[in-house]
This record gives sequence, structure tokens and C-alpha cells, in this order.
Amino acid sequence: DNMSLDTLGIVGVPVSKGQRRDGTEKGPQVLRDGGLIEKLTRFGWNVTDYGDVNYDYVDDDLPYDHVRNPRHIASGSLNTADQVERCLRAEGRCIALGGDHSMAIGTVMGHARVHPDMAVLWIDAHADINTPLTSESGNIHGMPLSFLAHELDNYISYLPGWEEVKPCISVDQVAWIGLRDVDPLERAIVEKFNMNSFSMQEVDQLGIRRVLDMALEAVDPTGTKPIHVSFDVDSMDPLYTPSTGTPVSGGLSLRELCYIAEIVAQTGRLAVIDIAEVNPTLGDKNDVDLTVKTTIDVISHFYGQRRQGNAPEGAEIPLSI
Ligand code: 6HN
Ligand code: MN
Ligand code: MN
Ligand code: MN
Repeated sequence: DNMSLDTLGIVGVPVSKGQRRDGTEKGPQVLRDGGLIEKLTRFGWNVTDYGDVNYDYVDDDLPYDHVRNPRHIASGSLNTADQVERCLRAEGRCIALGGDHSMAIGTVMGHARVHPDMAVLWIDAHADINTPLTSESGNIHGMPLSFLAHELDNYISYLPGWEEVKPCISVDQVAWIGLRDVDPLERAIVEKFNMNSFSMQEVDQLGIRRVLDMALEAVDPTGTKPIHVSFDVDSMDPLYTPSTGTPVSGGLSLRELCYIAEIVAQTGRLAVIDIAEVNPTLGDKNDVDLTVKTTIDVISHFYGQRRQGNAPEGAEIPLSI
């Protein structure tokens, strides 16, 4: 299929109502303005920008129980799924630029329509598997995995507008890396379904090399599956990505992220990546510039940049005359 071509599509997912702060809707634009597409082009990709998905304003979108903006997020997620599906079928690869992490409801749904057997690496400080009933905050960005996994269907209460949002993956298709702020009932879900969680404790104990080996072995034992990386920038230590809404200290280093990215790139099977929770309205100008620079750097490593250096194809070294 078109996984072997050098085409790549960009889909902007300008959502911010999955949490309480404005600003993540500007994530796609600051990443474009930061030169992401030019950089990917330099690494040999033929990039097509599909523009931004519509997240329509919904009148009277009152909280249901305490879940905020349910109709708006549901309709935007369905639009996101359609756009990611279209991009993936045409280009073979998709970078979804968020947006808060509720974006992944749509990106994983869209991906599953093309590759239902995908492996999901969820790189995050948080587990994002609250149900509407376990969530303390009512923020949907803390819930996307609960809507996506078949096994949790019986735990999801009614939400207005969500009739067409249906689970599309199994809990076994997901592995987390970087966890360090998991709510008590989220941990209960992880244990009940024996899910693949690699917290910062495992990173400290085993090192990123073994953690990544074990995570990939868990979700892709045959080494053949299309990969979905859901990269929440708060997985990284706030030293590197300060402009994000729910920073947690003690996170992954730039080197650990570069390592994950280079190894995933080498599989040749990265199909979709989400870039979640960049918020350019948080922090001062230095914080925003650093967050955007780090994020673009990490993305580049997922798409072929190597720390060992990249020789141009057919490079000729100038001889002295
Ligand atoms: N994220 N567990 C908390 C909640 O509100 O459910 C935090 C969620 C953070 C979500 O960073 O994508
Ligand atoms: Mn997240
Ligand atoms: Mn997070
Ligand atoms: Mn680099």
C-alpha cells in the first residue's frame, strides 16, 4: 500500500474544549509557523497540508452531569475521524496537530477505519482513561481511551451527541509510556484489564530501551502492525515543554523522546501521530518558543532525522582539485 511511498499528510485538530483553558486551539498554527512542514520536506517527505478540522460551536452545549462541552467534542471528533481517514487513505501517513488530547477520540476512530489492528503507543504523564463516571474534572481530554476501548463500553454512561462515537480498539492494543499522574480509579481500570502501562518508575528501573522494547512487544508482538503514536507533550519534563495545561515534573527527557522516535521511525510502520496539549498561551515567549522547538524536534525524529546525522542520498564528497 501507500505506506511505502514518501507521502505524508498534516491534519490540524484545533480543539480546546476538552479541558478548561483556551489556547490549545492555536497548537496547529504555532507548529506550522514554527517550520514543521519545511523541516519534514527537508527529510525527503512529500507533505500535503489538509488544513484544520471543524469543531463547530454548539448552542446551549450544557454540561451533562459534570462532563463539559459534550456535543461540541462529539461532533468535532466525528469530523476529525473523517479527515484522518481521508488523509490516511490518500497519503499513507498522517500527522494530527492538536489540540487538547480529546483530539485522539477522532484520530484513533479515523485510523481504525483504515487499520483496525493498529498498535497504539500513548506517550503521556496521564492515562487519559477516565470514564464520565470516574472523572473528577469533567474534562474530556482525560477520557479519550475510555470511549475508544470496546472493553469499557459497559462503563460509559449516556452523553448527548455521542450516538455515533463507538469503540474501535481493544485495551490490548494500547501501551502507555511516561505515566506519573494517574487517578486512583484510572489505575483500577489499568489493573482490571491488565493493561500495558510503563510509568516513569519502569523508565527509571529498566531504562527507555527496555521499556520501549516491552511496550512494542506487548502491542505489536509480530512486528507487523501499523503504529499510532499519541504524543501528549506533557509526557516530557516541563523543562522541555513548559507551555502545556497539565504539566507534571519528573518527566521524559528530550533524549528519551528522541530515542523512542528514532526506533519507531526505523519500524517504517508509523501511520498516525497525534501531537497533543501544546498551549501557546501558557508561559512567557521563551516557554512557548522552547515548547514549539522541542515538539518539532521530536516530530522530526519520528520522521527520519537521526542524531547520528543523515547523509543526503547519493551524496558526493567534494574532492580537492
Ligand atoms: N491530558 N486525570 C486528569 C483528569 O482531568 O482526568 C488529568 C487529565 C489530563 C489529560 O493531559 O491529556
Ligand atoms: Mn493526554
Ligand atoms: Mn497528559
Ligand atoms: Mn534533534
